[in-house]
Amino acid sequence: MIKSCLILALMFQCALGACWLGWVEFKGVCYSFNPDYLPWLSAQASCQLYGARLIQVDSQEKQEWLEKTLKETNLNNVWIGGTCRLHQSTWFWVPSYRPIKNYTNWLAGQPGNPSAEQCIQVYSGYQYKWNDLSCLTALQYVCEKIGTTKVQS
Ligand SMILES: [Ca+2]
Repeated sequence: MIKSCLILALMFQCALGACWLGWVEFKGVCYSFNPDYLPWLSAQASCQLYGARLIQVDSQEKQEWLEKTLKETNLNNVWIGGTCRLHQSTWFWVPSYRPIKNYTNWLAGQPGNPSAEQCIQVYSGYQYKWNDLSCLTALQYVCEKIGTTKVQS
């Protein structure tokens, strides 16, 4: 069943030259808003199954689009692709390990506990600002497809 869905999805993508069914497009990149709850590592692995990664929120424009689309999809508490698991004082986007520095959207007082909270949550209860949280917490998550881009990410 899963295999035939994947093949169908690939056919649709080839036919339309756009995103897979169930994925949404923003600036030439495809995203999937996933309602199931997973720890951060499992969420990242789930994205990788589709040649994707957890979303990298590297601009105010992308943050605003994320907020809007989370409201539209009724997801309110998601993992994004930032972590400090490798080095507690430095936050990276995974899997590129690009340091998170040009744009951030931390909640006031966050990141607050990098030894115990090493993954980034975006939560409606915090006005969609970023909070570091234990990576073991199960949250919904947003995948970003790598390789379908018209725009370099
Ligand atoms: Ca925190």
